[in-house]
Amino acid sequence: MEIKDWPSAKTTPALYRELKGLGLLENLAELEAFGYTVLTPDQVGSEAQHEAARNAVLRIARERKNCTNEELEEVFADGQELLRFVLWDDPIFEKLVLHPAALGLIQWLVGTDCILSLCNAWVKGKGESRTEIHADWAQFDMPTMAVEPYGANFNYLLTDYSKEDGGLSFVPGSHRWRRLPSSEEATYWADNAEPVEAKAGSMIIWGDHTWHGSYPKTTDGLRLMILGMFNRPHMQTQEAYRQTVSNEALARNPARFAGLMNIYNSMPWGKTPDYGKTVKAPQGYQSLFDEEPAGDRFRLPNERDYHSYDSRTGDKLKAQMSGDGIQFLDVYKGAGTGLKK
Ligand SMILES: O=C(O)CCC(=O)C(=O)O
Repeated sequence: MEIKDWPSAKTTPALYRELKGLGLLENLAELEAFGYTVLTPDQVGSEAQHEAARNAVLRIARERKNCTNEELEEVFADGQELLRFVLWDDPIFEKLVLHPAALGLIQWLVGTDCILSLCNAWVKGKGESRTEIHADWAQFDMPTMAVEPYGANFNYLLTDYSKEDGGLSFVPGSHRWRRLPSSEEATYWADNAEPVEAKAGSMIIWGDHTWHGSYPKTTDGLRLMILGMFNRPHMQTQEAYRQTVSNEALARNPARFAGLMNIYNSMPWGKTPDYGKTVKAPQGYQSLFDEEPAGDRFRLPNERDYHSYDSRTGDKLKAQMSGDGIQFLDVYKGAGTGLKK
């Protein structure tokens, strides 16, 4: 059928067309049916890109552990670590969080206005260490998951994955159960979950409803991976991107990057709410293929004074709220989503 820009479907038609253009409809179906999907190394990038990403991870690991490449295997023997907050440590990470196929599928799960929550390098050594079966759903006080995922991940594999390689494992279909595993279930699935068999350069994508874990690594060498997690924009991010992004980083990246940094979410408010006025969000759908540097379109908001009440802004807001109520809702929604101002 013809996919039109039906307003009722919001940004979904535009995203759907781009995913179709990228040949990702089968991946979409896998996400819906089984809760995860795997992109091939060719879909993810060139051999040079995979190599550059691997080298960046090894360099960061060496620097943080203050050791040589040769010593890394010993450092991570029987262990694994998420090397956190690597976005600003190498230019390749800014490219990866905007990767059209990965970001497109992630946006399918958590919305075209999703934000970056974390960007990590994950290093795992040979030995007993493994990740227990869990779901990334982080609303621990909400035992029943919402219908829509709130978070979605990519794992960019920089070494081959198999059961023996200590790769990721999934409980296919578990995203439909919409609850976290009990400890008994986590124990059962630890050795029964389906291991991902995929070559270095592949990317695995899934939402925060899907149960997953990993197997111990019995083969020699390190398991290397880059992890990106994206959230809906009302959520607290795991890492401090909004607080650390620079005007230079906003300028050298396309408009969508500013959204990933969550800079036009006006909350939290002080006495004078600034419903997203300081940093104007781009209107409508942002193409996955937009590579045009934003230049000076976005600037970080000035330091906010939460304690002062600005009566001119207050009067304006009073006028907006004096209508039939719907007006106010529009203003309020626009502040959080960046879609409507
Ligand atoms: O690779 C692993 O051991 C687990 C990865 C994981 O849980 C995640 O990326 O959310």
